[in-house]
Amino acid sequence: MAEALTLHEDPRSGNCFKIKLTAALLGLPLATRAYDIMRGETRTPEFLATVNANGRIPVLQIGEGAGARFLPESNAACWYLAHGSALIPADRFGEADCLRWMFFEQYNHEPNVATLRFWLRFVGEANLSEQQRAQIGAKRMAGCAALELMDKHLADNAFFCGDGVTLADIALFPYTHVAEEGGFGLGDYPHIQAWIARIAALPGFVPMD
Ligand SMILES: N[C@@H](CCC(=O)N[C@@H](CS)C(=O)NCC(=O)O)C(=O)O
Repeated sequence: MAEALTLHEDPRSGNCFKIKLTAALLGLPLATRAYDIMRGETRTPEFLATVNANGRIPVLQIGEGAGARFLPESNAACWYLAHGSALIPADRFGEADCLRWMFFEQYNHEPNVATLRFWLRFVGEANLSEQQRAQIGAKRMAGCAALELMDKHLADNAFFCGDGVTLADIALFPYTHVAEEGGFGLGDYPHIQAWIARIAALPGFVPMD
Protein backbone atom coordinates (compact mmCIF):
# COMPACT_ATOMS: atom_id res chain seq x y z
CA MET A 1 0.00 0.00 0.00
CA ALA A 2 1.82 3.13 -1.21
CA GLU A 3 -0.39 5.80 0.38
CA ALA A 4 0.51 7.22 3.79
CA LEU A 5 -1.86 5.92 6.43
CA THR A 6 -2.74 7.85 9.59
CA LEU A 7 -5.10 6.74 12.32
CA HIS A 8 -6.99 9.48 14.15
CA GLU A 9 -7.49 7.80 17.51
CA ASP A 10 -7.90 7.82 21.23
CA PRO A 11 -5.50 5.08 22.38
CA ARG A 12 -7.98 3.91 25.06
CA SER A 13 -10.53 2.97 22.39
CA GLY A 14 -10.93 -0.66 21.36
CA ASN A 15 -12.40 0.48 18.06
CA CYS A 16 -9.06 2.21 17.34
CA PHE A 17 -7.11 -0.84 18.49
CA LYS A 18 -8.86 -2.96 15.82
CA ILE A 19 -7.22 -0.86 13.12
CA LYS A 20 -3.79 -0.85 14.78
CA LEU A 21 -3.97 -4.63 15.16
CA THR A 22 -5.00 -5.11 11.53
CA ALA A 23 -2.11 -2.93 10.35
CA ALA A 24 0.34 -4.72 12.65
CA LEU A 25 -0.70 -8.21 11.52
CA LEU A 26 -0.35 -7.09 7.90
CA GLY A 27 2.96 -5.29 8.52
CA LEU A 28 1.54 -1.96 7.29
CA PRO A 29 3.09 1.27 8.62
CA LEU A 30 0.45 3.37 10.37
CA ALA A 31 1.01 6.81 11.84
CA THR A 32 -1.27 7.97 14.65
CA ARG A 33 -2.75 11.25 15.78
CA ALA A 34 -4.24 11.19 19.27
CA TYR A 35 -7.36 12.95 20.56
CA ASP A 36 -8.86 12.91 24.06
CA ILE A 37 -12.53 12.01 23.64
CA MET A 38 -13.18 12.79 27.31
CA ARG A 39 -12.29 16.42 26.54
CA GLY A 40 -14.47 16.63 23.45
CA GLU A 41 -11.51 16.83 21.07
CA THR A 42 -13.46 14.99 18.33
CA ARG A 43 -16.31 17.50 18.56
CA THR A 44 -14.45 20.64 17.57
CA PRO A 45 -15.62 22.52 14.45
CA GLU A 46 -12.27 21.71 12.79
CA PHE A 47 -12.52 17.96 13.46
CA LEU A 48 -16.16 17.88 12.29
CA ALA A 49 -15.30 19.79 9.12
CA THR A 50 -12.13 17.94 8.14
CA VAL A 51 -11.94 14.49 9.78
CA ASN A 52 -15.40 13.12 10.62
CA ALA A 53 -18.73 14.94 10.56
CA ASN A 54 -19.94 12.22 12.97
CA GLY A 55 -17.59 13.54 15.68
CA ARG A 56 -15.98 10.21 16.52
CA ILE A 57 -12.75 8.30 16.25
CA PRO A 58 -11.38 6.06 14.83
CA VAL A 59 -10.88 7.59 11.42
CA LEU A 60 -8.37 6.19 8.96
CA GLN A 61 -6.76 8.92 6.88
CA ILE A 62 -5.50 7.74 3.52
CA GLY A 63 -2.99 10.05 1.91
CA GLU A 64 -1.94 13.52 2.96
CA GLY A 65 -2.70 17.13 2.15
CA ALA A 66 -5.44 18.22 -0.22
CA GLY A 67 -5.95 14.72 -1.63
CA ALA A 68 -6.34 12.99 1.75
CA ARG A 69 -9.40 10.80 2.21
CA PHE A 70 -10.97 10.06 5.58
CA LEU A 71 -12.62 6.76 6.45
CA PRO A 72 -14.58 6.60 9.73
CA GLU A 73 -16.03 3.39 11.25
CA SER A 74 -13.52 0.91 12.63
CA ASN A 75 -14.66 -2.11 10.68
CA ALA A 76 -14.71 -0.22 7.37
CA ALA A 77 -11.16 0.96 8.06
CA CYS A 78 -10.02 -2.61 8.85
CA TRP A 79 -11.66 -3.78 5.62
CA TYR A 80 -9.79 -1.12 3.64
CA LEU A 81 -6.45 -2.20 5.10
CA ALA A 82 -7.10 -5.93 4.74
CA HIS A 83 -8.49 -5.85 1.18
CA GLY A 84 -6.84 -8.63 -0.81
CA SER A 85 -5.19 -10.24 2.22
CA ALA A 86 -5.88 -13.51 4.04
CA LEU A 87 -7.65 -11.54 6.79
CA ILE A 88 -10.69 -11.51 4.46
CA PRO A 89 -11.79 -14.98 3.32
CA ALA A 90 -11.45 -15.41 -0.42
CA ASP A 91 -14.59 -17.49 -0.94
CA ARG A 92 -18.02 -15.92 -1.24
CA PHE A 93 -19.58 -17.56 1.82
CA GLY A 94 -16.50 -16.95 3.99
CA GLU A 95 -16.43 -13.26 3.09
CA ALA A 96 -20.12 -12.85 3.96
CA ASP A 97 -19.64 -14.86 7.16
CA CYS A 98 -16.77 -12.56 8.14
CA LEU A 99 -19.07 -9.57 7.64
CA ARG A 100 -21.74 -11.35 9.68
CA TRP A 101 -19.48 -11.37 12.75
CA MET A 102 -18.39 -7.79 12.15
CA PHE A 103 -22.03 -6.66 12.07
CA PHE A 104 -22.70 -8.77 15.17
CA GLU A 105 -19.82 -6.99 16.85
CA GLN A 106 -21.29 -3.58 16.08
CA TYR A 107 -24.88 -4.42 16.98
CA ASN A 108 -24.77 -7.00 19.79
CA HIS A 109 -21.31 -6.71 21.33
CA GLU A 110 -19.81 -3.23 21.17
CA PRO A 111 -22.86 -1.23 22.33
CA ASN A 112 -23.01 -3.39 25.46
CA VAL A 113 -19.54 -4.69 26.32
CA ALA A 114 -17.63 -1.57 25.19
CA THR A 115 -20.17 0.91 26.52
CA LEU A 116 -20.13 -0.60 30.02
CA ARG A 117 -16.33 -0.56 29.96
CA PHE A 118 -16.39 3.11 28.97
CA TRP A 119 -18.97 4.04 31.58
CA LEU A 120 -17.47 2.07 34.47
CA ARG A 121 -13.76 2.44 33.77
CA PHE A 122 -13.47 5.90 32.25
CA VAL A 123 -16.58 7.92 33.17
CA GLY A 124 -17.08 6.31 36.59
CA GLU A 125 -20.38 4.99 37.92
CA ALA A 126 -20.86 8.02 40.18
CA ASN A 127 -20.73 10.35 37.18
CA LEU A 128 -23.28 8.52 35.03
CA SER A 129 -26.60 10.18 34.25
CA GLU A 130 -29.84 8.67 35.57
CA GLN A 131 -30.59 7.51 32.06
CA GLN A 132 -27.22 5.77 31.70
CA ARG A 133 -27.51 4.12 35.11
CA ALA A 134 -30.94 2.79 34.16
CA GLN A 135 -29.42 1.08 31.11
CA ILE A 136 -26.69 -0.84 32.97
CA GLY A 137 -28.82 -3.94 33.68
CA ALA A 138 -30.03 -4.31 30.08
CA LYS A 139 -26.53 -3.75 28.70
CA ARG A 140 -25.10 -6.29 31.15
CA MET A 141 -27.65 -8.92 29.97
CA ALA A 142 -27.13 -8.17 26.29
CA GLY A 143 -23.33 -8.17 26.69
CA CYS A 144 -23.43 -11.54 28.46
CA ALA A 145 -25.64 -12.93 25.68
CA ALA A 146 -23.08 -11.81 23.08
CA LEU A 147 -20.20 -13.38 25.03
CA GLU A 148 -22.21 -16.58 25.51
CA LEU A 149 -22.81 -16.85 21.77
CA MET A 150 -19.12 -16.29 21.06
CA ASP A 151 -18.09 -18.88 23.64
CA LYS A 152 -20.44 -21.48 22.12
CA HIS A 153 -19.06 -20.82 18.65
CA LEU A 154 -15.47 -21.05 19.88
CA ALA A 155 -16.17 -24.38 21.61
CA ASP A 156 -16.07 -25.98 18.14
CA ASN A 157 -13.97 -23.47 16.17
CA ALA A 158 -10.50 -22.03 16.73
CA PHE A 159 -11.45 -18.74 15.01
CA PHE A 160 -14.72 -17.06 14.02
CA CYS A 161 -14.72 -18.01 10.37
CA GLY A 162 -12.63 -20.42 8.37
CA ASP A 163 -9.49 -22.05 9.68
CA GLY A 164 -7.40 -19.00 10.46
CA VAL A 165 -7.58 -15.49 11.83
CA THR A 166 -9.78 -13.04 9.90
CA LEU A 167 -11.23 -9.58 10.45
CA ALA A 168 -14.08 -11.27 12.32
CA ASP A 169 -11.60 -12.10 15.10
CA ILE A 170 -9.92 -8.70 14.91
CA ALA A 171 -13.26 -6.90 15.23
CA LEU A 172 -14.29 -8.96 18.26
CA PHE A 173 -10.94 -9.13 20.07
CA PRO A 174 -10.38 -5.60 21.40
CA TYR A 175 -13.43 -5.16 23.62
CA THR A 176 -13.64 -8.85 24.52
CA HIS A 177 -10.14 -9.07 25.96
CA VAL A 178 -10.80 -6.07 28.23
CA ALA A 179 -14.43 -7.00 29.00
CA GLU A 180 -13.57 -7.41 32.69
CA GLU A 181 -13.01 -3.65 32.84
CA GLY A 182 -16.75 -3.38 32.18
CA GLY A 183 -17.60 -5.94 34.86
CA PHE A 184 -17.94 -8.98 32.57
CA GLY A 185 -16.22 -11.96 34.19
CA LEU A 186 -14.39 -13.93 31.50
CA GLY A 187 -14.06 -16.91 33.87
CA ASP A 188 -17.48 -18.04 32.65
CA TYR A 189 -16.21 -18.24 29.05
CA PRO A 190 -13.31 -20.72 28.81
CA HIS A 191 -13.40 -20.93 25.01
CA ILE A 192 -13.16 -17.15 24.73
CA GLN A 193 -10.16 -17.23 27.06
CA ALA A 194 -8.42 -19.82 24.89
CA TRP A 195 -9.20 -17.76 21.76
CA ILE A 196 -7.77 -14.61 23.41
CA ALA A 197 -4.53 -16.53 24.02
CA ARG A 198 -4.50 -17.70 20.38
CA ILE A 199 -4.91 -14.14 19.07
CA ALA A 200 -2.25 -12.77 21.43
CA ALA A 201 0.18 -15.42 20.12
CA LEU A 202 -0.23 -14.45 16.44
CA PRO A 203 2.95 -13.31 14.67
CA GLY A 204 2.89 -9.51 14.52
CA PHE A 205 0.41 -9.12 17.39
CA VAL A 206 0.66 -5.84 19.26
CA PRO A 207 -1.01 -5.19 22.61
CA MET A 208 -3.56 -2.43 23.19
CA ASP A 209 -1.97 0.74 24.69
N1 LIG B 1 -19.22 2.49 15.10
C1 LIG B 1 -18.06 3.30 15.33
C2 LIG B 1 -18.09 3.76 16.79
C3 LIG B 1 -17.16 4.94 17.01
C4 LIG B 1 -17.23 5.44 18.44
O1 LIG B 1 -18.22 5.24 19.16
N2 LIG B 1 -16.15 6.12 18.85
C5 LIG B 1 -16.06 6.61 20.21
C6 LIG B 1 -14.81 6.07 20.88
S1 LIG B 1 -14.70 4.33 20.81
C7 LIG B 1 -15.95 8.13 20.19
O2 LIG B 1 -15.32 8.68 19.31
N3 LIG B 1 -16.53 8.82 21.16
C8 LIG B 1 -16.39 10.22 21.32
C9 LIG B 1 -17.66 10.97 21.11
O3 LIG B 1 -18.69 10.37 20.75
O4 LIG B 1 -17.60 12.19 21.30
C10 LIG B 1 -16.79 2.52 15.01
O5 LIG B 1 -16.82 1.27 15.03
O6 LIG B 1 -15.76 3.14 14.68
